Amino acid sequence: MNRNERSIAAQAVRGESVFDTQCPFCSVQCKMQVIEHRTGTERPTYTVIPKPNAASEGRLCIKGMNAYQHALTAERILHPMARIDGELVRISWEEAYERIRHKFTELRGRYGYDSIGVYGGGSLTNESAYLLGKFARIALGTKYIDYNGRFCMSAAASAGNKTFGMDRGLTNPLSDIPLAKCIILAGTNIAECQPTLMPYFTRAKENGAFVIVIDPRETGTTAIADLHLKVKPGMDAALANGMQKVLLEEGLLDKGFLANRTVGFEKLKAHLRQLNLDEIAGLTGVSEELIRKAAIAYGKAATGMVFTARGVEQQTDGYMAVRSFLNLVLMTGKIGKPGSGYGAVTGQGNGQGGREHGQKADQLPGYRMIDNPADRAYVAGVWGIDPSELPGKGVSAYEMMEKIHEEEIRALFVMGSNPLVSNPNANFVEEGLRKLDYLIVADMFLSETARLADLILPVSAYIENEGTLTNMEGRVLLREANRLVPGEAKHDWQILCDIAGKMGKGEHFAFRSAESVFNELRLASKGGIADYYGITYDRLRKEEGVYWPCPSASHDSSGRLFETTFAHPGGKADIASVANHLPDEPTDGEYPLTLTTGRVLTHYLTGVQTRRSHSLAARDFESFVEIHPRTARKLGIKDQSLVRLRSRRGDIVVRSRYSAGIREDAVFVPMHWGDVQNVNKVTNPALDPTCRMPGFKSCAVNVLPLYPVGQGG
Ligand SMILES: Nc1nc2c(c(=O)[nH]1)N[C@H]1C(S)=C(S)[C@@H](COP(=O)(O)OP(=O)(O)OC[C@H]3O[C@@H](n4cnc5c(=O)[nH]c(N)nc54)[C@H](O)[C@@H]3O)O[C@H]1N2
Ligand SMILES: Nc1nc2c(c(=O)[nH]1)N[C@H]1C(S)=C(S)[C@@H](COP(=O)(O)OP(=O)(O)OC[C@H]3O[C@@H](n4cnc5c(=O)[nH]c(N)nc54)[C@H](O)[C@@H]3O)O[C@H]1N2
Ligand code: SF4
Ligand SMILES: [Mo]
Repeated sequence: MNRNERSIAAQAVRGESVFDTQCPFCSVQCKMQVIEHRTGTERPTYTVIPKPNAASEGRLCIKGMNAYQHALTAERILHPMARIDGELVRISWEEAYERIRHKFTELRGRYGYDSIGVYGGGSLTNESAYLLGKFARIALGTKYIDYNGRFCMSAAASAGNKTFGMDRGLTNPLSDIPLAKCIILAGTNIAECQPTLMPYFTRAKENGAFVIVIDPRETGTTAIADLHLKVKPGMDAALANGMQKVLLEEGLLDKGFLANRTVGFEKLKAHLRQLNLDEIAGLTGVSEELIRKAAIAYGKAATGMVFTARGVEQQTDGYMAVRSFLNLVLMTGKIGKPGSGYGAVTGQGNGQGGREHGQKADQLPGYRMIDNPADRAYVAGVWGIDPSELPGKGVSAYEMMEKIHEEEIRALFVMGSNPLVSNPNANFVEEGLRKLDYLIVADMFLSETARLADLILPVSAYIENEGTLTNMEGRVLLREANRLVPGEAKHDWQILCDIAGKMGKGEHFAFRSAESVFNELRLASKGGIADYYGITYDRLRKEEGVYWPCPSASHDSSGRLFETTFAHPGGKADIASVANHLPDEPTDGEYPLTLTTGRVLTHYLTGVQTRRSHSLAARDFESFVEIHPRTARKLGIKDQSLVRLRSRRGDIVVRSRYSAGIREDAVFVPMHWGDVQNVNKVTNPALDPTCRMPGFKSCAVNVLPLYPVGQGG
């Protein structure tokens, strides 16, 4: 290199690169800009600038501010790897694809097409999620596909579908929140899980809103509560029943709305009459007085919004528990108006879009159903196949783990999830994954699940992978991503097209860009409930995102649903009568405490990404159990000491954290750590009978000091 060439090379590494992108984590999908500063010799430094957009209004939380760190760590997987003689060894993409073709062909020949399972995730872009569904059905011809959103949105989704005829996270735009005069936050910790939304709620308070939070413990969100109902884990359906009974007794009903826009109220009245508030107080651990206070505040308010999230939903009666809260909304007619509505606070970045376009066992794109002949015919037409070639309905995510144990599924293709840490009953799941003939994991990192894989495929990160994601409001956003992929990593959609080609189905996967996949998705969703037909990349670049349903290019929506009619054929919403369901696993002498699980501000889901972000990891570097000091002292547990927490399924070791804010009969452990701190070794795999959601939020446990007093720890 001569002097001139050296100087040009130096300039190339010096300077600044600007990346416009979107936070990869939660459902708000805050926009941001990451600026890389290179000085030439030293390691680059980074500045993160929040960018204005309609949902986040230009805010970012601590996870978004530090999201560049995991994407840029040296821990990224840079090339495909195969397990050879027990070791993970670097191989070429060509060899990886050849291994997949060989293995899949062999298994299909011996055990049939359904011997291969596909497992997706709500972090995937709409394009990849759509293509994963098509990949399972066309390239592999298997009925077994499901995704991690089963553990997330399935209860709220089925409740929305059955009650309103449509499931879209929020029935109102976020800008309606400050107009609500009473807000019920049930099992949702927005302050830690969607932090950039908090100003909408504080603005509502400034406007005089009364905020009711329902949670077994104190959180960042209960800090804004005017009334905190510290419910026993798993007893939300009964609590909402109690509130409904008070509304009925007090006559706080919108009779016109009930008559014109709902069905089922007469039955509900009879059901509520035979319930007893005193009994409900006993079951829920919330006094009759507080139940009355909450119901009257909501019933009397001129406008009101109800939000539920995983605290209510991740229960073996999650579906019915949500319906119980939706009854409050319908009895008072508080929906379809400015400041009145319901929100299922969606979780993952693309938790909304990821549940619309066919990653789910029973689903085809546009929220079509795989067992509906007209839906099958339409999608088969778009895909250029005969409807009879489309497989039928598979099973839910955890049930796929059961099918693996039964050896009905012999190979699993995982894209965008870490099932070993996120499924309930993790010891059983690990046994199953080890038993597979072939486990393929497409990920950025060597996750706990990838560590067990036979083949690992490196994928691009959010900052490199362009595509659309749909936020919790049902607003479709285009995530720009112009950073070059590191090493040999590829985009998820490219990998799916490549493998489909190897399996002889290349003609159905001839995509050259994320946009070309999206254009097919638009067509496949056309006329469906989640209709994206009128949304184009051009529109998304010009507008701040577009709400679905969007049937045509000229269609524009305020984002408020159900103003005049619901989405059921008759236009009416369905009121259900809900039983006071008890958690699947009661406490007893051996397992006297109820464990509930959830999240902390600094970490995201199974922690694969955030544990690799040094600024986040430094804030919470290990798991813990939140326990009431009185409960802890009875058990001989000191604050900040190691304990063993055990259930009928397994045990973990975590550090105690005293909190006077949690119920004395409950303990809380976050879900962000693996191995010996994987809380899902303990959780109960019992599923909701309707939506197949596991009861992550209540099981019976005992907690004992790891080193009894006097022995250190
Ligand atoms: N920081 C952070 N943010 C996230 C995520 C993350 O991992 N970390 N994950 C994202 C995803 S995918 C999701 S799904 C959302 C989840 O968002 P949330 O559902 O808000 O989060 P969780 O902590 O799981 O549960 C919420 C609250 O429910 C309470 N709870 C537990 N049991 C019960 C019960 O029986 N009844 C009631 N009423 N409440 C109960 C818990 O104490 C907790 O405070 O967050 C998203 N945002
Ligand atoms: N006990 C308990 N268990 C729970 C919950 C709970 O509250 N309590 N919550 C449940 C909920 S709500 C959820 S959403 C699930 C989440 O469960 P998981 O999906 O298992 O959680 P993640 O940590 O998001 O795992 C995503 C994996 O995909 C990778 N990844 C991220 N982006 C991409 C991408 O674009 N492409 C590809 N190919 N890979 C990517 C990440 O590196 C990571 O390894 O956990 C559930 N499990
Ligand atoms: S984690 Fe959620 S709230 Fe925080 S920056 Fe990311 S998208 Fe926004
Ligand atoms: Mo989630």
